[in-house]
Amino acid sequence: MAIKNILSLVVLVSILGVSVAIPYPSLDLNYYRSKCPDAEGIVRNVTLEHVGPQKSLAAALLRMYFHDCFVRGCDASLLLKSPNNDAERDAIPNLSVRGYEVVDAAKKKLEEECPGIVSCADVLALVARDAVLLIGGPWWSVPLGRRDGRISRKDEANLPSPFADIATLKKNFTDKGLSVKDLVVLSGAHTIGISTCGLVNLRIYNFTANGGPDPAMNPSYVGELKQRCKPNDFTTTVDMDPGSVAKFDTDYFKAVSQKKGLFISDSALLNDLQTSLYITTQLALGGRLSTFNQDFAESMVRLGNLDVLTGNNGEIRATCASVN
Ligand code: HEM
Ligand SMILES: *[C@@H]1O[C@H](CO)[C@@H](O)[C@H](O)[C@H]1NC(C)=O
Ligand SMILES: *[C@@H]1O[C@H](CO)[C@@H](O)[C@H](O)[C@H]1NC(C)=O
Ligand SMILES: *[C@@H]1O[C@H](CO)[C@@H](O)[C@H](O)[C@H]1NC(C)=O
Ligand SMILES: CC(=O)N[C@H]1CO[C@H](CO)[C@@H](O)[C@@H]1O
Repeated sequence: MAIKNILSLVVLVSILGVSVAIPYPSLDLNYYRSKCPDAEGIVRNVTLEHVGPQKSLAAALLRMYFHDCFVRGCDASLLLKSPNNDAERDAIPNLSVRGYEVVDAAKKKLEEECPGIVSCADVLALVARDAVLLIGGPWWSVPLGRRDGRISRKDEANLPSPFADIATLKKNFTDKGLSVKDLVVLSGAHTIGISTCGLVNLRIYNFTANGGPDPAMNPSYVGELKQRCKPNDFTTTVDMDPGSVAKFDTDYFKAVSQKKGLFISDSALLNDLQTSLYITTQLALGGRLSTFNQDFAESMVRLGNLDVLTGNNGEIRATCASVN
């Protein structure tokens, strides 16, 4: 009787096991430990080689990870090149994405050491983590085991707009299963990097009916931006966190709280109780007590879980720019 019960339990569990099979088994911190033990070291060395002498690449690589994960999940679809220029990387928000060569170089080294094992999606997740550390940000353990997608479409590259208001931004993040806290924390990535004047000019020259700037902006900041961005200039770049553009810190939140957020989407973080409270809390806690580094690490891991391909889904690309 007892044995029969155990047997039926086993049968039941195996039936349930099949019927509730998780389509995407979760990622694993030690995924490459036996398959390619030097994988993380190789990526770290290559990232250092590139970002060490050119710190501005760190911002580019961090943004690349966001753009890849937010569109079709973290499947390296952003890295695919299309002969017809209709892949994700050809979409307007990607025109200013830089740093593809870092991921390609790391992947090349990995293929020499353990061919066919490490996905481009994982390389990108590791490169983004290592790049953040190199500019003074936190380090975190990256869950691994993503596989690479085979599809990349320009028309799917829908990313949150710099002109979006807070309700839209919140919806964009929660639609992906991310939280409002993830929104404010990950927006903190704008503590580093640059933008083009084209995305800013409307806000400083022609926002109100009579051609004034966005009243949500600090007038002296508008004045500084006008020095750099002339009315029909779309290509000159401006720092997103002036004065602290190369260092990963909480100065972006200080800028936002002083109405010096560069985009409407940055300033918008003041228009919601939860996001504005996060910002004032981090600033009140100050450098050493701030939880921003820890929060950022956690949100980056959550971003890295978006719609990942695992198991038999997708493939391990041989080169990141093309499907096998
Ligand atoms: C919340 C919604 C967001 C919006 C609307 C937004 C928008 C933008 C825009 C318009 C630019 C400038 C691009 C250009 O000049 O062409 C930019 C740059 C950047 N973004 Fe975001 N972003 C968002 C969230 C994020 C997130 C979540 C991350 C990373 C975790 C991120 C990281 C960056 C970085 C590092 C740069 C600088 C890139 C460089 O220097 O090359 N952004 N973002
Ligand atoms: C990374 O670089 C260091 C210093 O050059 C070297 O000692 C180490 O073996 C490298 N690690 C890997 C995994 O290639
Ligand atoms: C963000 O939300 C707006 C409003 O619902 C929508 O039009 C837009 O496509 C969304 N963008 C993303 C990246 O989800
Ligand atoms: C400002 O916007 C208005 C309405 O869109 C447009 O007619 C005008 O040409 C713009 N002015 C400048 C200086 O861009
Ligand atoms: C870095 C990169 O691949 N940029 C591409 C973005 O899309 C334009 C337009 O298709 C390409 O010309 C760029 O090479």
